[in-house]
Amino acid sequence: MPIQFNEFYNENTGLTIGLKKLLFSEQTDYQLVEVFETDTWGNLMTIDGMVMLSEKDEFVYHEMVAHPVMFAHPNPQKVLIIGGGDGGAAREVLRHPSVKHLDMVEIDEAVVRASKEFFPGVGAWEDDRLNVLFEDGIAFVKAAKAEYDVVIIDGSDPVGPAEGLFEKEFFQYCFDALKEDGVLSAQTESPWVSEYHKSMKQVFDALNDVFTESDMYLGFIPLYPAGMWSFAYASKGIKVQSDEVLSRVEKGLSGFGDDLKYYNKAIHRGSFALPNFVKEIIR
Ligand code: SPD
Repeated sequence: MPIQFNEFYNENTGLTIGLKKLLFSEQTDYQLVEVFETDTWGNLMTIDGMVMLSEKDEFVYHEMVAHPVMFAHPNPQKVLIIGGGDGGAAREVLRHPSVKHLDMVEIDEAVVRASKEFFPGVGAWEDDRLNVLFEDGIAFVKAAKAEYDVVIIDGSDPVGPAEGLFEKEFFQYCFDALKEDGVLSAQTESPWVSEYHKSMKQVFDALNDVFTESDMYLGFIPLYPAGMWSFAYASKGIKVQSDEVLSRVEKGLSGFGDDLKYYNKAIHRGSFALPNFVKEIIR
């Protein structure tokens, strides 16, 4: 009998991954963090039984949570990541040469420890622009005032410690933490999981109320529910699809575009095109 990991997201419908062995398992004060060696996806990290990343497909999520928003800002120097303990989003942010300082605020140090040991290619831990803090991200962002050019929310699903990352109050704190030309991105779940539609709508309603611009965009991540994943973009005025941003994408990618495996200028443009059933969720 093969050993398998199963994540069910609709009654008995879900994802099955063949496993070789369990590498790490720790019930922390916040959640159950586990790492498995799989048959085809490299190492896999789960939190409370939900897939966070695999070595094989993590590039999609991390490139997409970082680059659209990083290129939207004309000169991102100071960046904040809430969550992101595996280090993948930080790695992508740090590809941008304008970045001078990146605060990554992860509530659970076990996620960073597990990532450093079992996902050695994911985090850019040696980059001295990176400052890792083990704190509650909501309290941290609440205390920050007009400090950051970019805020990225790379939390887990809206159950347990990440629930507050889907609430309006939190997005108001993010708005206040951003400088006047600040931009934000956030992960906002799979449009195919109806249990999360309420949280998705809540996020986009909040962004509409709090920010000047807000948009949803999509990426395709095989090990996340149904393979389709949504993200939010928000800003105090910068339109993510403007000619100015697109020409920044082109210029920036001439520097490090060959190192990316998913994001490019056409993806930047196309990922903001939404199917009707997805628009309906946040209407
Ligand atoms: N159900 C998957 C939710 C994943 C959101 N964050 C993933 C962390 C990767 N840095």
